[in-house]
Amino acid sequence: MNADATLKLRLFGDMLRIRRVQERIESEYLKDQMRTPVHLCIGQEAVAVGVCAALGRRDYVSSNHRGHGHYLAKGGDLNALIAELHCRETGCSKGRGGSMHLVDAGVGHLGSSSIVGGGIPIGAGLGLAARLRGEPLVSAVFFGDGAADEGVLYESVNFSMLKKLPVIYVLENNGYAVCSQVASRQAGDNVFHGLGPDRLPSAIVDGNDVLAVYERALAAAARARAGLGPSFIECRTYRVLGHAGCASQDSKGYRPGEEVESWMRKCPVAALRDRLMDEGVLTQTGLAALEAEILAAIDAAFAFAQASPYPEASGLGQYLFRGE
Ligand SMILES: Cc1ncc(C[n+]2csc(CCOP(=O)(O)OP(=O)(O)O)c2C)c(N)n1
Ligand SMILES: [Mg+2]
Repeated sequence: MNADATLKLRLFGDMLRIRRVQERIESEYLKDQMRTPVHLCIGQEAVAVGVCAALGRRDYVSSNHRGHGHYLAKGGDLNALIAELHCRETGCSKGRGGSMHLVDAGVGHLGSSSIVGGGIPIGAGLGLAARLRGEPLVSAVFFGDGAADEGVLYESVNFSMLKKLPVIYVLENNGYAVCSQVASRQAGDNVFHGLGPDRLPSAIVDGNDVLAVYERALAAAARARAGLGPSFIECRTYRVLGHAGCASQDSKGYRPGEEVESWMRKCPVAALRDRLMDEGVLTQTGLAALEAEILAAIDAAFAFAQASPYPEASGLGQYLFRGE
């Protein structure tokens, strides 16, 4: 198999795994074993996977509340994710963080934040840290259109441009912040698209096309590593489920049903699956094997989580400060 086919299969496998993990979380959510709010990223898998595929293992990621896909795409441990959702000691944040506070420092995932916009300056700071240490690392920051309403984005991008920091700003524009449509909050396209390629390369890409996202992220990472500074990538996508929780908990009436259906037809996972089938890269047997492998890993992760201990009550104050 050539390199191109291998890459596409890997991107597909990563997206499919994120999709199946989300679906399982969604279907188990009402059992109330996972005592955490969850913000699922079904429909948005191509953004996480396309960007992370352009990064190396040690490159950094800073993420947000809708962060399961970012965490898994960056190589975060699945067992530790599911254990974290079950608030267990074996979770990636030792059961203290829940769904919105994921971290796997071993693969450069330096955390997600429940504070909208909170991960943006952290991502800029990671770029600054790489620069000060002389490490050839890149920092990718994922944030939503709601976070792009906030001043901290403008401060962080400005600082990154000024210092030519190796940061990739990834705006995941899914059209909504909770129930509020982006057009009701922002006056046209984001102002960072107007600065020009020398000051801040920027692009609006189809966020449901993983290859388009990957190509852009690759160019942004190369520019960052060359010391030329940050880039801005807006990925237009859609969250197919509600803002938080499982499907039955979605509030109704803030978006038309036809809108949801039309985006479901643009499913990033199905699009790449069909393309790979047409190209003969993926067969029905290959797909079935991949599905079985993913299912087994998810089953194992839930079993691992549910067999894991809760943190001791006496440990409630642990890990609040560095060095503990
Ligand atoms: C500073 C802050 N304000 C408000 C909230 C409540 N809140 C949680 S998610 C969210 C919407 C975020 O929208 P967006 O950034 O577009 O991300 P999406 O949920 O669409 O992925 C809001 C307002 C919060 N967590 N933090
Ligand atoms: Mg949004």
